[in-house]
Amino acid sequence: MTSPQLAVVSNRLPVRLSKNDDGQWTLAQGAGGLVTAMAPVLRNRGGSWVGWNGLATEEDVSSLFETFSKQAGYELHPVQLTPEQEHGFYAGFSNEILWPLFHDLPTRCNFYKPDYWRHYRDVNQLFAETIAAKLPASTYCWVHDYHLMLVAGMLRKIDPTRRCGFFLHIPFPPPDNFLKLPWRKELLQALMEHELVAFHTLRDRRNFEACLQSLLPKTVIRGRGAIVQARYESRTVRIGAIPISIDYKSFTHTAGLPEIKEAAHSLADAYEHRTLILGVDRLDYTKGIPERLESLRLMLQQHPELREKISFIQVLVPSREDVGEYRHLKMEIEQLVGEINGQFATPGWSPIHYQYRNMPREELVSYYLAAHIMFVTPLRDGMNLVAKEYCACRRNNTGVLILSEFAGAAAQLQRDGAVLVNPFDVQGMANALQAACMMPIAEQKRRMQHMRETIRKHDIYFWCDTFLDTAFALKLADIPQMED
Ligand code: ADQ
Repeated sequence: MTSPQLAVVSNRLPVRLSKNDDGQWTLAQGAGGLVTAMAPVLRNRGGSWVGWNGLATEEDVSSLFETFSKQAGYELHPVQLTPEQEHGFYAGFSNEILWPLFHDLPTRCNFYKPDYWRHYRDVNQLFAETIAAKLPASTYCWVHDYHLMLVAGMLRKIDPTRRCGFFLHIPFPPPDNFLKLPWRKELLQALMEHELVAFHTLRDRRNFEACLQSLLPKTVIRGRGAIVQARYESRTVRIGAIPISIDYKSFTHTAGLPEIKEAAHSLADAYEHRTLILGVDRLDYTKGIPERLESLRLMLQQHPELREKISFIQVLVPSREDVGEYRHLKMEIEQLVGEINGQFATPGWSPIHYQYRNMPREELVSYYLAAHIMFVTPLRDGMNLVAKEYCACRRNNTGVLILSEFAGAAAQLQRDGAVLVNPFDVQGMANALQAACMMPIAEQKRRMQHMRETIRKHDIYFWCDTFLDTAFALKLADIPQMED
């Protein structure tokens, strides 16, 4: 079967708009795994990308998108939002309701603004109308993430012949949490308007199946393995666990560049060759940063012999700073860093080095190279790419990955690889950290080799191919199943 043209549909377009010194708008390709994986696929097949242009403005920047489309080899179709829509749809419904609920933190949900749901529906409708107006009916729409769960249903109301697939980048919650959502049935029914709905892990997929069985009990699920099939009313929907990954080759390549190795050596010198423990996260309450800092405090209390022997570097990427909850979290983290440093610092040494900034990828790789231990402890995470990036950069196979059992990445990296921890168990994390500081090189190498091999085989291109193969295979039996 020949594959149809493809459109990627995501909240944001894969470009960054900014004003230069002369006050003119400029456009550049954005960074990130999704753009890296999808851009060549779209270029080769001829395709398009539909998304918000990132501007809550009435200014006309359409000519910039046209020029970019010509150069990039695929079309950009911007969706324009008003500031009110942006607030209600993005900051409101997506990030104050869906984000905490799907990360198993329902008490953080703000269910009390009925406008949020209206804006979420309106913006999803706007996406559906843009697709219907701009793209031929034969285009296969690959819709991404929790912001756009209604698009397929709305599009198929306009034109029932439209075909869509969906990938969720965050976890899917168990029924106990999902059922709290006032709009639960509409969302679930809308997801069943796709031909394929895919998640990072089997756990997410099973949660989704359990919600189907609870809210749409007539659904019949059949099949085994990573991809199964659900029949609901007249629809047949493939449901899959297809874990996202990174551009492994690109990270290993960067990590091998002489200037990056040099930068990593300079970091080791700056930290006087102590054992370096690294945390790298977007500022978010799901990432478990206060708990991580508390575990470090506990380890330093219980193991005075490790004081002055380690340095913990926490890099925090600014995120959602306009939201009060995120500003509070930042203050909480900074207070904890100050307290712990105040408690243990000695002349010339303090345990925590904290950086709040965006980091160019090359610099990030030099930190991955310098760090002996990567400390990744989200309370819940769809996948966590930082864990995979760290492993890809460890070309000599040394280094220890401490990983939350509630990160999607744990499903792939737990067997003889990462040291798994429960991020709510501060004592358990302190023990794991102490054990990681003592881990013999031979054991480090065995574990790291294993993880690197898994990530190398299942990289971002593998993820993209697997999704599209699953979407376009004629029969379930034709879909290649992923080996471990
Ligand atoms: P995120 O929650 O953003 O992604 P993650 O998967 O860890 O989380 O990706 C973060 C990305 O930001 C990494 O690629 C990392 O290199 C980059 N980064 C980290 N620190 C940086 C810094 N200081 N400056 C610049 N960039 C930095 C969501 C989900 C995840 C899921 C991904 C992909 O929440 O669970 O893994 O999507 O599906």
